[in-house]
Amino acid sequence: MPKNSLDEVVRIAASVGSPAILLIVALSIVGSTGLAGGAALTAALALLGGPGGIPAGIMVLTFVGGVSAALASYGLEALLVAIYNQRINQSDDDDIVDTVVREINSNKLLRQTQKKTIISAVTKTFSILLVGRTGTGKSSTINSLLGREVAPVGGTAPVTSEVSFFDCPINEAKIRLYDTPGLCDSAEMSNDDSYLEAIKKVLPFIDLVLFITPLNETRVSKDERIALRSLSAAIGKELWENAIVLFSFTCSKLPGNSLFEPFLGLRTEALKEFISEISSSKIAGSLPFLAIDNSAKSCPDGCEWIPELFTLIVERCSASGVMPFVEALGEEVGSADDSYGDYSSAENNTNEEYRSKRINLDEEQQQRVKRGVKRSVIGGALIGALVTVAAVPAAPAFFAGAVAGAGIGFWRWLSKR
Ligand SMILES: Nc1nc2c(ncn2[C@@H]2O[C@H](COP(=O)(O)OP(=O)(O)OP(=O)(O)O)[C@@H](O)[C@H]2O)c(=O)[nH]1
Ligand SMILES: [Mg+2]
Repeated sequence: MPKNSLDEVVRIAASVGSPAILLIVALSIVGSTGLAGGAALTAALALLGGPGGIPAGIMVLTFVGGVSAALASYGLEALLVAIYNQRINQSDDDDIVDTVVREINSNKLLRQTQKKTIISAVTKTFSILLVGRTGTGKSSTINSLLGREVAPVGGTAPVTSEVSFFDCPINEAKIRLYDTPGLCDSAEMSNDDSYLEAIKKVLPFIDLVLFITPLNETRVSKDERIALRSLSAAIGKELWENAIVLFSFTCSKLPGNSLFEPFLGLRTEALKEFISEISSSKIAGSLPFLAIDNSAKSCPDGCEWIPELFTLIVERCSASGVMPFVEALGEEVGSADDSYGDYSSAENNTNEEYRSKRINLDEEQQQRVKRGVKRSVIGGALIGALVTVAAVPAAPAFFAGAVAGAGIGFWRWLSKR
């Protein structure tokens, strides 16, 4: 649809506020249930206070036309995200984000999954649940992934029945880390119903679960077994769908001087077998296992692990988490081919263009990331919007600074590949 009419829909809806949003949701429901124009107009007029005169009628008609086209091009979630973002951007109220989140939550016409998608995109929050024994490298892994010292390393976490979290603002987005102190360190905590209840409560907000266990051990420890079993029972398969298993300390000496690759194979098989026992063989079979080491860029087999972890996260995290994650780290992602950049033609190598990025993806990882981004509802719309971005140098107000921010740059970079 033409960019101007889309901007117009977003502008009007953002200034009218909740009645216009209700109207859009109603129109989307009417559209998806196959009831055409007449019903849509009735709904529109009813929601806007009835047919109050010809000018109002014409305005509503124009608006409804714009909304229908926008819904067809971008989908309901992306359209609402753009409208809410516009409202947040033009408001001086410090609590505007909370107000908007409350409004989204109280919208009875939206499904729970739609609410989650819209809220993560509007608050730009990506939530990670960290699971693993103390000292296995949970904090260090987050710091390595984010390229910043955000999580305190080496501190022993207190054993409490709270599921604590802390926020790390990165670029325009926010990474929220939920730690589960004590879960894998004490059978008492893993079997404590109130503790599991507390974890269950935060689960709807979790975009990614990282289970971290050191490679340099011979077996799945008893504490880990108890913790994983209770977590799986309490939370069910959702836990695993967005999960990644990480083996840390892979550059450390392995038991019995074992070689890295065969030992990794054995540990992976053992853990997979246990996970299939407590969940299902299908879940265990599709679960990714990755070798990492927070003291090194590469594992003993020479594989750089941060680009692979970035790619796996885009593939495995919840669909609503993709954009906030890409928005947080997108600017730091480059391609492995750019690593050597064209220094000869640069005046000096302070020019960002000629620098290798912190996370360099190879060809295959780029393709996987592309597919992962498309999987998100907002990502689908983003691809549509970026076709326009490529043709018009000034980015449309719809997405610039709205859904994507840094993500747009990232996506443009990816699309060139
Ligand atoms: N060699 C090596 N050291 C690591 C690795 N990961 C973490 N460490 C070190 O292990 C210690 C513990 O790491 P943390 O990241 O604090 O572990 P944690 O799991 O967050 O620990 P708690 O917060 O106490 O539960 C620190 O001294 C880290 O530097 C790794 O992969 N390899
Ligand atoms: Mg820690």
